[in-house]
Amino acid sequence: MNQAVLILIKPDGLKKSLTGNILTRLSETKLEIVAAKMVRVSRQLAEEHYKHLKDKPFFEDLIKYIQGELHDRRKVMALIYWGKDAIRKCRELAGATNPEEAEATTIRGSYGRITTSGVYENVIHVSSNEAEAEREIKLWFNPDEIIVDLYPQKEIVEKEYKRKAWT
Ligand code: DAT
Ligand code: MG
Repeated sequence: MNQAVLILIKPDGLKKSLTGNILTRLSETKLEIVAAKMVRVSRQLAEEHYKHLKDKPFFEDLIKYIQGELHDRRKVMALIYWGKDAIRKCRELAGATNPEEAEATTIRGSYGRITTSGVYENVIHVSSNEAEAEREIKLWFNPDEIIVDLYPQKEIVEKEYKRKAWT
């Protein structure tokens, strides 16, 4: 069954120059990339993305981490992979949430670490199931940034919509 999955290359992955390595590893899945962009993560986006962890003691560190405050890299790379069993394939390659428990050959096992203050710097995010993937993709992307029609959409006309244009 074809699925979409949100992948984030987190600020530690970018700072460690791992983008190429991670994309090469993910290409083993033979899935299709249907969207990709660099994102400066607002506090609001970070909190919404991780809202299921709001009550955890590490929530505040997690928000700082995904916003890039721990790595002086205020950006993440967001991608959508699409194809057969996309979630399982990408999560297998990513490895366990705790990078010390992740198998050595996985992306998190190869490149992740736990800091002395207990932050799991695990390099990438991968949606955990179809419902989460849909919620996350709708949070991170607009329909016109994705080259296939993943979910039902509508056309709206926005009046007095302010946007930047080239001078
Ligand atoms: P995953 O990213 O594997 O889907 P998750 O959704 O449960 O895992 O958690 C989101 C992130 O929160 C995870 O990538 C790292 C962090 N995290 C989870 N459990 C943690 C813990 N016990 N201590 C520190 N950070 C944790
Ligand atoms: Mg998760």
